[in-house]
Amino acid sequence: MHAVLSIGSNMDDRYALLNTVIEEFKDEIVAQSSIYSTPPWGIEDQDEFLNAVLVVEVEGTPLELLRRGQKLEEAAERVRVRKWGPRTLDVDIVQIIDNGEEILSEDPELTLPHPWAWQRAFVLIPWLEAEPDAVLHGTTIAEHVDNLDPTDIEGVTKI
Ligand code: A4P
Ligand code: MG
Repeated sequence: MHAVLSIGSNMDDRYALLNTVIEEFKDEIVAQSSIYSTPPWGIEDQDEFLNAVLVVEVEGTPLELLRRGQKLEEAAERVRVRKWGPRTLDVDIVQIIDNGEEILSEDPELTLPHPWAWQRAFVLIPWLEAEPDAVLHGTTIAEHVDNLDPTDIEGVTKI
């Protein structure tokens, strides 16, 4: 199963927290973006995030992959204060392709592709770097990036 993971942190030791995800998937990562500093999206009065995209080839089911991400979030002692609010670690599954077929799901526990990915610079820009030929909702990632508000793109900086 081919999966695109978006990882983010805006609390505590953000690098170390992102690294826990890289460590967990180290033998399964097939492509990886740089780490980006990104302005908060959704709720703006919170600290800057670090974000990255990992592309992995994993065994098991989509829900098993979700659980692996959630375990890392728990290990980061993530407290869910409010939706879109500050977090020590967030592991989102952006897209899964299994045997060449994209998995589509409206299940609230695991919605695929991730509902806001197409309009989020902090997902699209790292994803474009990691997987330049990727397609989301029938449109290339490069085209989705072109459709973003230029001010959204500007804030996303490689570090
Ligand atoms: N869930 C459903 N689909 C998925 C999926 N594809 N991947 C469910 C992962 N989880 C998925 O998520 C709530 C529920 O979503 C989970 O129980 C899971 O089963 P959560 O992570 O606990 O809650 P949340 O993160 O507060 O809400 P939400 O809506 O998932 O927020 P997002 O979409 O994760 O956005 N700005 C910047 N710059 N960088 C960021 O990383 N992140 C967010 C959070 C907001 N603003 C940001 C960033
Ligand atoms: Mg999330």
